[in-house]
Amino acid sequence: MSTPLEKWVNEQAKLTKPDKVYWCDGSDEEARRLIEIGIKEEKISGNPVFHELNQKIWPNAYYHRSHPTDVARTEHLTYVCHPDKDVAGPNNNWMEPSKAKNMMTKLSDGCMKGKTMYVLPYTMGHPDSPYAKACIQITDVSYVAISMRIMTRMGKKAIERIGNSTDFVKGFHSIGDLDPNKRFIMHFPDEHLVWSIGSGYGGNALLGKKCFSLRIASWLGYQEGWLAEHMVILGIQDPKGNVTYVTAAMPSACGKTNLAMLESTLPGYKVWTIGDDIAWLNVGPDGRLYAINPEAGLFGVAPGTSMKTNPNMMRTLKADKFYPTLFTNTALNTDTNEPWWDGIDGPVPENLTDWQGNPWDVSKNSKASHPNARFTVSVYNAPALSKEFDNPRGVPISAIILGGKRTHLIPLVTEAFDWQNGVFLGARTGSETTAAATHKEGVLRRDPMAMLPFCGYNMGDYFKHWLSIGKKLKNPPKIYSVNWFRTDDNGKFIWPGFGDNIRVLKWIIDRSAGNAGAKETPIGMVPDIKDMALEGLDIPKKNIEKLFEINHCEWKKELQDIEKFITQFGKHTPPEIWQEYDKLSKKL
Ligand code: GTP
Ligand code: SPV
Ligand code: MN
Repeated sequence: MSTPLEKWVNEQAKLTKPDKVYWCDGSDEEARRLIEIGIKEEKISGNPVFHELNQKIWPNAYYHRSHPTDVARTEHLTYVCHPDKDVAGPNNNWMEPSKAKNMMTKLSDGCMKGKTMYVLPYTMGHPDSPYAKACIQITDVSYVAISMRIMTRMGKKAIERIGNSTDFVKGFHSIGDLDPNKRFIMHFPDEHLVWSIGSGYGGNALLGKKCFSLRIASWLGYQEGWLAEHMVILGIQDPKGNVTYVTAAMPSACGKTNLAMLESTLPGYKVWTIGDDIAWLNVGPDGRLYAINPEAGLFGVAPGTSMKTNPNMMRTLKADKFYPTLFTNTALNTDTNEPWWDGIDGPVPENLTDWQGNPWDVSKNSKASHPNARFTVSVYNAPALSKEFDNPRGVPISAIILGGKRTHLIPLVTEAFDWQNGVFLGARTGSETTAAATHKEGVLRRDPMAMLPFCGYNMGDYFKHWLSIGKKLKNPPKIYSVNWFRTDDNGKFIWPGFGDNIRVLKWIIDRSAGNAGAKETPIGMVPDIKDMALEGLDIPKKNIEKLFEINHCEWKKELQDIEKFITQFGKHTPPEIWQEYDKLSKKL
């Protein structure tokens, strides 16, 4: 008698017709074998899946190039298929589920012919956590199998947790023929199913990440009373040794990984890493908010990472611990066989092979590494990994930070007046688009709680859900907005960012403990310059003032854009959001 899990896998094999079906056990030995296959046998568009990098300088590191049309999440090809379009909301592409299934069945018929179907059993969250979820993914690419092994907890424990039950999350992935016209990332929230075809890249293919842990999980959280958020989790240790845990939401490529790995420039402070992308937030038995990181790896942006900006990440990437580490779409130093990207330490090497595999020509003004080039590395390699990382209960959260990338208007840091005002602060957050998804870069869009591309249901209902979570909390965490990206008259970032962001975190944890000053403004509480630890920074006074300024005239324009955005959700928007909108509007 086969279990429901085996039955589902067999059905997918019948449809996709692979040569072989292979169940992964998540071991080191297996990873070595799959990488060997990816180097010697398996090909994508004629190219080997993996290339071995210089093992002396980059231990356990391998290189992968994805197809040039397949280098970022494709939001326009991503659908959330609730039976009712209104449940998906204007924030999602929608297709009627049976229509979507028919289309995907046709596209998937025989799609794994001549290939191996890898079966990946994994849990999101520690297998002993009450908040963890057991999942299965199938894929026909060894790169995806290896990436999932780094990013999740893969192995027998997941199969044991599923047992004979039908309660498991299903992920179907095939790279298909990479034709962008036949590329779809389909979500069926009520069936806990993600069906993705035609892409081998990141969030389109590693289905435990954005697809399950945010889009499907946010829907589960809405029904079950918890939150799945696009947030980092970190512990901030003060000079007395006390550790305060906070979460921070920021849109893709806006600084989460860097914040999670921060190396403090303030003496006596230290940041402990728990997660860099996703947090699941539950109301604990004591009425406090607890966060777990469902992932076990870091899928981070390579460009901009260096010993100067993010030394902890450079150490993580060179650690000789968990096997293996992957680099995708960076450039290659042709002479030394090392990965290379913009912003890495040292001079630009003489001979580079670009991310598409061609000799790089400086004069052509093209990028040697793709702006969304990434590394995939185990969080267990991180030197500042929190000892609480594997705590099944998670960590209690004292403050929630909601950020965005804004070159104008938004102050360095703002504290919401209360939870309801904080939910509005999140709802009104905008951010300038980045290379993490395929769209024009640098365009301002509203991105509430950094969840616009990831909320698996109507965003109006999502705001309602946030409000209801606040009511369940005994002492709700304070809510903050941050913006590292304000520019001066010459278009240069004013705030040094990175390790100096500890100065903002210090103000936040001091405020949460009731130990720091602030002044009231229409948009929230903002530090006075004297309230912030700014010693040792070399920023002209005029620019410092700009970091904390509230320009009423510009804010009135911002309000119009906010109103337009919130209006879309119609009757789904809770009245509390409009109350907060009216209050702000009056104050301005
Ligand atoms: P995703 O993995 O897409 O979710 O991105 P992320 O939010 O984790 O962003 P990440 O930390 O990888 O940073 C993205 C880019 O922003 C990198 O090029 C960083 O160098 C840059 N960045 C991060 N933090 C700061 C900061 O404090 N100031 C400035 N100016 N840039 C930053
Ligand atoms: C993001 O875009 O927010 C990422 C990368 O973290 S991906 O896995 O592609 O979603
Ligand atoms: Mn992300």
